[in-house]
Amino acid sequence: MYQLLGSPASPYVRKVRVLVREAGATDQVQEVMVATSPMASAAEVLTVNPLGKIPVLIRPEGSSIYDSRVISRYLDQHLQAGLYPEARLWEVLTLEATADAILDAAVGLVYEARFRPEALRFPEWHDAQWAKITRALDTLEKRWMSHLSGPIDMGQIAVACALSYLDFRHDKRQWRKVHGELDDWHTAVTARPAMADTSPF
Ligand SMILES: N[C@@H](CCC(=O)N[C@@H](CS)C(=O)NCC(=O)O)C(=O)O
Repeated sequence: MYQLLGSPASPYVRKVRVLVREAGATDQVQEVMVATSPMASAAEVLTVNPLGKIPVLIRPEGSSIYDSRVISRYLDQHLQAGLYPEARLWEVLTLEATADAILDAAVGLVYEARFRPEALRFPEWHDAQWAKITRALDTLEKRWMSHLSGPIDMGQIAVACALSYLDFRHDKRQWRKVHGELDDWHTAVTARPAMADTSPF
């Protein structure tokens, strides 16, 4: 049995939880929910990941691996999920990296609002982070719609989780207003049972 340390609100954890469901392997992965933050790492996370971040996967013999991209690749291989098809591997990895970079900016903005004292905040930095997200969404629509509409893979799962996180934590920014094609795609992909079962809402 694998143990996955995570939290229902974490989009990085969600990517792995979706993979497990798409692989039909929920009976092989026990999900252990923890509360951790950059300012107060959970003790049970620190013992298996010095960075204090989730997700962490504890393998059956006791050793741990992180982060979400490493865990996804590992589980894909061990559960034979087929979510990194060889024929389009570099596209899947680039899409996954794009989604994770959207998350890095989006999660960073949330942490800043939550933890940084008001007087130390820097609006130009926020704008620059949001500009990264906007450029990534523009590129997804311009270059990636045909890939996104193909058979499900880990790149698609990562993008779906990233867009859902924008809805969850940055709904005021209304990304859907100017990204209609992505909006339609996201509505369809979130109807998949694996996505519906892991929704943070
Ligand atoms: N690159 C990492 C990012 C993981 C991450 O930042 N997770 C957040 C939860 S959404 C976390 O653990 N934050 C606690 C911290 O930053 O110490 C991954 O893909 O797993």
